[in-house]
Amino acid sequence: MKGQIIKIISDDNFVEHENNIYICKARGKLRKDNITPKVGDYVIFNKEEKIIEKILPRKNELDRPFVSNIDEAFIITSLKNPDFSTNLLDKLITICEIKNIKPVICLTKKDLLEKDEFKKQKSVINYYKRIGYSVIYNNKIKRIKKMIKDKTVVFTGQTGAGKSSLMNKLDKNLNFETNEISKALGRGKHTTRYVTLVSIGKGKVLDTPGFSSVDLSKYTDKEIKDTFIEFNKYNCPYKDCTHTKEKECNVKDHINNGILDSRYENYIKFIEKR
Ligand SMILES: Nc1nc2c(ncn2[C@@H]2O[C@H](COP(=O)(O)OP(=O)(O)OP(=O)(O)O)[C@@H](O)[C@H]2O)c(=O)[nH]1
Ligand SMILES: [Mg+2]
Ligand SMILES: [Zn+2]
Repeated sequence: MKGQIIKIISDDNFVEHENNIYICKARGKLRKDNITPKVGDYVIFNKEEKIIEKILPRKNELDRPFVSNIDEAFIITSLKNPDFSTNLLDKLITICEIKNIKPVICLTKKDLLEKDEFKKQKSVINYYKRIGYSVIYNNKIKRIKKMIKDKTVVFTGQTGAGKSSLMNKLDKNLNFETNEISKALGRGKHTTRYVTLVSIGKGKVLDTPGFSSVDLSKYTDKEIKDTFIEFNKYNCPYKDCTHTKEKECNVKDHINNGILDSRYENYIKFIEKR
């Protein structure tokens, strides 16, 4: 029978088939072949033996969060508490671009900002819109529901940013655990422990455990460079310009004048693996 993994707790795979859930182990062969099931996987399973026989080819996958078959990634980004971080946002955009998953920037906690504070952030946010990314605020529930219709969307981002809270708002029947972020540390407590896939209306959404840092060390400089999509507009004299030490570089010439300075700074940090 064909089903989809909607949750994994250690080696228990929760496989959904026609609204029923079967808790299955993975066939030994899968483990031997080093294939680890991910939430989002479509599988062939034996309902009597509660065994996953086969994992069907994945359309795409991420390692953190550990999910597969995603149409879009909502990068849940808080504007305050935890503080807005272009570094984390750019890292997550970079990973989405490398993995070929459309990123959507979903901003939370605008209500915690004073007008002046928001003004500053607004110009940064507008930059992301200008270069082509979708931006949505977490209070636009109707619009978000429309955006997830007929899609599988993963919520990813910093711990405490408000992923589970947004799940609960999208479907009043859900009751995912949420937690106030620690006042002392200014960050969340890693409330969500497991990836969970749920259907919301005609879409599917995956809530995932948040993180406090993201590691890009496994990606090459070239891979990282190509994810800064707006740099490609500037034709540098050197075809393989790295936009670093080259004497003539149109990207460097446009920092603060077309290119947001934090985007360039983050690019340099990412390739220097800082
Ligand atoms: N003021 C305000 N608080 C919010 C908003 N969204 C979420 N919160 C609060 O932020 C805290 C953290 O929210 P969670 O939903 O638990 O965060 P999370 O991203 O799921 O965190 P992890 O599961 O650890 O990754 C909770 O106290 C929420 O009530 C918002 O838009 N405004
Ligand atoms: Mg959570
Ligand atoms: Zn250049």
